[in-house]
Amino acid sequence: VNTADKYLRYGEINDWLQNVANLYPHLAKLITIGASYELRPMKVLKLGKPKAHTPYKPSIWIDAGIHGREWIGPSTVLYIIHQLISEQSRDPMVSFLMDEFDWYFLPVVNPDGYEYSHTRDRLWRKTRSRYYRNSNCIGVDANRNFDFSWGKCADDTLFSRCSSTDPCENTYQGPHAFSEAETKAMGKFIYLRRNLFKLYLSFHSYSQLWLTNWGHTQDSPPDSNDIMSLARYGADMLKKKHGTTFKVGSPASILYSAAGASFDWAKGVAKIKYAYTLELRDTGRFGFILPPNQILPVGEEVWGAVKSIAARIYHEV
Ligand code: 0X9
Ligand code: ZN
Repeated sequence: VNTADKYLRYGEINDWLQNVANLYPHLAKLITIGASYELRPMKVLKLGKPKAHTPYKPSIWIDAGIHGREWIGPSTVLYIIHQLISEQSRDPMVSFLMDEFDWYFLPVVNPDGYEYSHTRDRLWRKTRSRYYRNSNCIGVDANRNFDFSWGKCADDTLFSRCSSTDPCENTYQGPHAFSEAETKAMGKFIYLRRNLFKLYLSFHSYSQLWLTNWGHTQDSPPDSNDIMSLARYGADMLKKKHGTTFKVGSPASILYSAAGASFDWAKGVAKIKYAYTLELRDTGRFGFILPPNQILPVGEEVWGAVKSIAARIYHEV
């Protein structure tokens, strides 16, 4: 399958990842980190060139598909995997990034929601878990379910977007933090390796935003100068490819607050210095239903940004 022609189904994505691991055993390893509510296996692809005497390299985490309907995220992760592998033998910078970093990719955090958005409801966002027998409402917003500032929406004006206690809402936070098999498996995997990760990226769509901490409050972290500066650099590098503009800033300043989001957990609990949420194309013309002919240009521009910020982070650590 060509990952740039069409949006793949979950099974196709896993087959593709497995194929990468089989073809490049010296560079890639496929790790099953758990299973979704509907028991789909969750697979992380680890990429990197083994380095002598250094079993643990500084690492980069990239996930997507926390929300079912945001298909451009997973396709962009696959594009980055493809470029890291295909360019490492000819581009010295990519070769360097494969030497010095280990890369971890979870292309679809919420496989049940992703599949449901393919088969039943194109605009499905949440997981597919069910907690209340007598409720018709299914699923939790996985990006409100992480165990940091969970359910705390104090200074938000648009309360329903921040986090909801109502299972029928699209931003339902779940019965407790990490109630979802998917967020729990991912959180555990990252937490166990938290000292390795120098960068956390989570791809969503849409709006063309490069979001910085914090998501749950208007306060800024103490190292926000570094965080903003790297984000602006990333957005500049992204723009270079096709002229696409991304707005940079914290959700409270340019979007809306949200509690229990993955990138706040990544910084607040896993202590990953650079943790960003990227809202990929577009700005609303197609919205979530981004045509497949944009898979390639989005992949190209995001890859341009990711390799640039990775290189800059290397010179800092
Ligand atoms: O609401 C979300 O979870 C994200 N937007 S989306 O349209 N993809 O659903 C934004 C998460 C960013 N964080 C905060 N808003 N705090
Ligand atoms: Zn999203």
